Formats: sequence, C-alpha cells, structure tokens
Amino acid sequence: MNAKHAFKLWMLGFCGMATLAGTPVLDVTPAFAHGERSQEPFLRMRTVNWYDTEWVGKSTQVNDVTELRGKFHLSEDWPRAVVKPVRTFINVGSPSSVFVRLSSKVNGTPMFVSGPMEIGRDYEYVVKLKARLPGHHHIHPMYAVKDAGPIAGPGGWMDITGRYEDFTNPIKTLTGETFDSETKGTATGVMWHLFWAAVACFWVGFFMIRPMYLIRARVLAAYGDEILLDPIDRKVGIAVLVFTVTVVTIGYLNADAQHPVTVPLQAGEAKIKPLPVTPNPLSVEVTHAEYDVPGRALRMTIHATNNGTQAVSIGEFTTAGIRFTNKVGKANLDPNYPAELVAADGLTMDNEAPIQPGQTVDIHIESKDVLWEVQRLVDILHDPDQRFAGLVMSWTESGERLINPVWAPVLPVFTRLGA
Ligand SMILES: [Cu+2]
Repeated sequence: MNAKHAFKLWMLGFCGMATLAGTPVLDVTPAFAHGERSQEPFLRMRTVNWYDTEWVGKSTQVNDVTELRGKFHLSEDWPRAVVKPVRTFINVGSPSSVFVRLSSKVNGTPMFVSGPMEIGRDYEYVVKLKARLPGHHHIHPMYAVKDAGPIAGPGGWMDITGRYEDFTNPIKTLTGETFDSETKGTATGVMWHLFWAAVACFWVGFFMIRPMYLIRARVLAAYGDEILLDPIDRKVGIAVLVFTVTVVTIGYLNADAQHPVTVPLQAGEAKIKPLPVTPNPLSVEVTHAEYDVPGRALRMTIHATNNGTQAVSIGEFTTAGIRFTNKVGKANLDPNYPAELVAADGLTMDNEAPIQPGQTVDIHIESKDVLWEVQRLVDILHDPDQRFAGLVMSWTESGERLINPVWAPVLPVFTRLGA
C-alpha cells in the first residue's frame, strides 16, 4: 500500500512538471549558425541558382519593416534525385522568428500559397519583413520544394536593435476587426493546452493506479485480459469519450460563431509567370569541367559564341550563392554582398580578351578559392552523380549584364592538367 501511495504522489508530481513544461517559454537567445553548409552541394548548386540577393536594411529597430530581395534561376541541371519544383514556396531561413514575414511577392505576384515554377526560368522575389527579435541574425532566402524540403540560399547578417517588449503587429482583417497578431489567441492557446494536459493526466493517472501497470501486466500474462475488465473502467472510458467529443464540438461551434468568416490556408495555388526570357547574344556551353582537389579550383572549358553587336567580357561565375569574380565582375559587385561568400579575384581565364561580335572562342575558366572547401561544395566529388551547375555572368561594352546558366559533369583531378 505504501508503494501505491508513493506512486500516486509521484504521478501527481509528474503531472505538475508536465504542466510546467507545457508553459510557453520565450527564448530570445540569438543563434549564430544553422548548418546551411551541411546541405548537399548538388542541392545548392543544381537546383536554385541565386543571384542579386539583397539584405535591405542590415540594421533595423524592432517594428521596422525591411526587405529581403533577389532573383534566382532554376537550373536546367535539376538533379534526378530531387522532386521537380511543381509545388514551391519562397520563404526566409532565420534562427527562429526574428522577423515576421508580412508578404512575399514573386515576379510581382503575391505568393501567400505555394505553386509551381518552371525549370530553366528566372524569378524575382521580394519578401517584406518586420523586425521582431533583437540580435545579430543570419538570414537566408529559402526555396521550399514539396517532398524535397527547403533549399537555403546565401546567408547575410541582419541586425535588429531595440526591445522585444515593444514589438506589435497590428492587423486589420477584411471584416474590419483590428488586433495584434503577436498576442491574439495566446490565452486561448494556453488555456486549451492546460485543459487537455489535465484531461490526459487524469486519463493516464486513472489507469495507472487502478491497479498499477506492473500488477496489470502480471495478471495479463498469467490469466489474460478478461479478469482485468472492471465495470468502472468501462464507465470512466465512456464518460471520458462523451466528455471529449462534447468539449470538441462545443469548442468548434463556439470558435465558428466568433469567427464566421475565415479563409482556409493553402487552399489555392499561386500561378506565377516566370520572368520574360531576355535575348542573350552570348551562347555558352561547357565542353569539359574538372575539379582540382589540391588546388581547390573548378576548371571549365567553355565554347562561347558572341552573336551580338558588342564585345562581351566574362566577369563572374556564381553557384550556391558563392561568387567568383575577376576585375570585370568585381567592378559590378554589390558592395553589400557578404564578403565571406565572395572570391573577389577567384576567377581567372586563359584568354581575358573580350569576345568580339561574331567570334567563337574556347576559353578555360578557373574558379579558385578555399571557399570550395569552406562551403563544403567539394563534397560533390563524393556523390555518385558528380556534376555542377551555376551562372556565368558577362558584361557588354555598354554595361548590359548577360547571364548564362551552365552545367556539366565534373572530373576530379589531383594534378594540374593543361590550362
Ligand atoms: Cu545561416
């Protein structure tokens, strides 16, 4: 009997602790990394080719509204192992909800639900963010693909100053009601959590002490379950069932009466037109590519033809948000782009001369930097499908930027060959 009493006390304490643990705790400790480099390089290089990413408002105050914007190209070399982008969503990767996402627009269309996008096309996104939790935060654009998961873009630091206590997010609904989304429904949520935790404690506790599990288990093993069927158990079971169904029904009807007009989430699909294809006078094809393991360099041979009327100079190769530039690319580099993702002099070519109109050339391009290792992109060499993809950017004499997506298999090499 003493053991049973002790067990009852323990059960009481356990329920108390469970209730405490269920109380929401606000954690505002900033996180400093979130493992973006551990995402497989084939995912980062051959799905979304991010470019022109801008972390507008690198320092904001709580309640300030800022933006994360940029463009991306969906690689033609989309891996066979990744589900095609038939249901996708633009999101923001951040250490917890440091910002509130007020809206996302892709090519000017609001993207509050997911939708399909086309491989081989370009998209422009603008995500409006409202500063919520103070700190020094690493923020990534993120492209979510149904059944494949989120694909993180390049990360940049954004600072939020001020106090979380001052944060408000007033929202006006279509029915004219105004409320603060930060606090709306909190009491109801907490109430239901506590309520169901109490019901669960009662349910588990009831069977735990009548008689205790161990005794039940031994009776079950020795005599079967018939002897364990106590009429009180049945009655309590039926009573709890009726009680639960009644509470759920009343709760549902009550919520429905309070908020008769609602919009179901994710009921539709965003139909987004890709950016128009701009005529590109430069054609680029990779005829050979290799990765020099000790040299930390991706070398590709491109076969390029300039069908335009102006000379074109290659200035940048970018993949997985990492940018390799030469002096042409450097001159066109956004100074706000995170320096840790740029190999400013990482791009070299055996023929630096601009490609003249009508000219066809074969150029060896080398993207060399320790970033291949630091960003763990060299891991493609361990994949069964050793390929890379990215964007080659070049500029015409008049300053127009041309973007050529490239992709090819990569051969690992351990010594310098040719070029
Ligand atoms: Cu990050």
